[in-house]
Amino acid sequence: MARLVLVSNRVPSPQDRGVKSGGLVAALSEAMSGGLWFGWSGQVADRTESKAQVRRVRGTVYATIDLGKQDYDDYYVGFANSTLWPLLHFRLGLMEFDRPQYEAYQSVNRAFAAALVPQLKPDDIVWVHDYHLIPLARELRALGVRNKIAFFLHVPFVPPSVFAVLPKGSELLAALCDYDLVGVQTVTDLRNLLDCVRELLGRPVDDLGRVASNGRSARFGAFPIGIDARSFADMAVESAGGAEGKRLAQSLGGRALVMGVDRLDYSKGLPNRFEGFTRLLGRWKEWHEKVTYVQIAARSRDDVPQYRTIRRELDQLAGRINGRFGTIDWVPIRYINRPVARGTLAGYYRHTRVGLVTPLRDGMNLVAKEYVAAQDPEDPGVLVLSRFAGAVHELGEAVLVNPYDPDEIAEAINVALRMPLDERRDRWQRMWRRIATDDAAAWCKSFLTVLDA
Ligand code: GDG
Repeated sequence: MARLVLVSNRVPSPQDRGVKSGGLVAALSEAMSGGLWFGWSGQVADRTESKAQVRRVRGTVYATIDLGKQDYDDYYVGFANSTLWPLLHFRLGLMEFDRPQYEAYQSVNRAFAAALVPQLKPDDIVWVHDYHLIPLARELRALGVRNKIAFFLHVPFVPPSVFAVLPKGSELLAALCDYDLVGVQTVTDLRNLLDCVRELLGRPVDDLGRVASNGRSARFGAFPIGIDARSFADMAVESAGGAEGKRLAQSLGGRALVMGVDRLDYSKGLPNRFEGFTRLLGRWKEWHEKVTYVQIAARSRDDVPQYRTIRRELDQLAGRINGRFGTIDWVPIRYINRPVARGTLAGYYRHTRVGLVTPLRDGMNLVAKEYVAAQDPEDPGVLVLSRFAGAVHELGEAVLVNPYDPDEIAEAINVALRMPLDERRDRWQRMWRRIATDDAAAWCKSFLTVLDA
């Protein structure tokens, strides 16, 4: 069997796996045994390294390079997270564009390619992840790499009218065509991306989603990412009855728990969600002192100015809501900015009556799937889900909301809190069956099978 070489902007440190890491690492761990994981170490140095540091841990080889400070600023904070991230989440007002940053994005991809090539064997399959590394196949091909190279985009893709605002956008579309296979999360993303290829790049796409490019053919497809639902469910059972699970349950004093778990990111719709909870309390007084909302939002991308702005906004909102509604022994919102261990989170979800997942836009949103997986089949909680999360394609039995409307969020929480047991079970079973079948392993397998074909 060919060896799998995974390339992502950030390579998780082997010690962090399962503790700090999120869904992607969990999803890929199984496929990675015996493979190579290549990318940025997470360390910033004087200059971007040209040679990878290689370590073998439990059968997986980790090859990483440090990024130079200027590259970190221009490639990572700059083009990746201040241009592509807002653009691909439909936030043109937050998008910045700066040519030197775009050039750094290209040159870091070139440096990744140069440091990766000495690690490659002729039969390796190279699987590149996410928006940081769109030009990587082109750079690898330029260095003579003949291996199969595939790409998966974890974030949404926008329609041509939006993508057209990105200067040099056609170069990135052309670079995508240098892969053998390009996967996106949903059929909507696929349609948007192929419309861009046709309309902005002027290349035809055949019925199988193939685009001819430099004598080869790139195939495009939708591969919705899954989670390891069964092991997450087991973890939730164990952890809900453990010390942290009990501590949470006791602290609630019988109140219903509403919970959100997100990276602190403006795409996750947190201010609207806080406002939605405020309107719930403003409109249905019977929930006063009966409901507690826990929001876990671990800080991320602190070096990007927009992330500091949203953090300040949420600090203020949480304070204002608690000041307005709180009583001597009831804090309406418990707002936590530190990451929580994955197992502990699973147990928390199981104690949660209403899981709030209301991003303004999200490629998939794994928290939605994890919340469903963690529920007690006999007495499941209710998922409130944004219509603009990729997960909505598979989790249509959630209570769906437009996350731009805080009143709709309030109504959805109210409906969820009152939902009868029969209806909760029925909705949950349908969602569970889907996520248990279309799990992380199935996702990997379907992607690699198409690549192999
Ligand atoms: C990108 C796309 C797509 C969160 N807080 C903690 C913690 N998490 C874990 C969650 C989940 C993961 O992080 C977050 O995944 P999401 O899918 O919700 O969101 P992004 O980070 O934006 O991921 C997204 C995903 O890639 C996969 O393709 O679904 O659309 O944006 O697993 O549980 N984990 C721990 N502590 C925390 O405090 N341990």
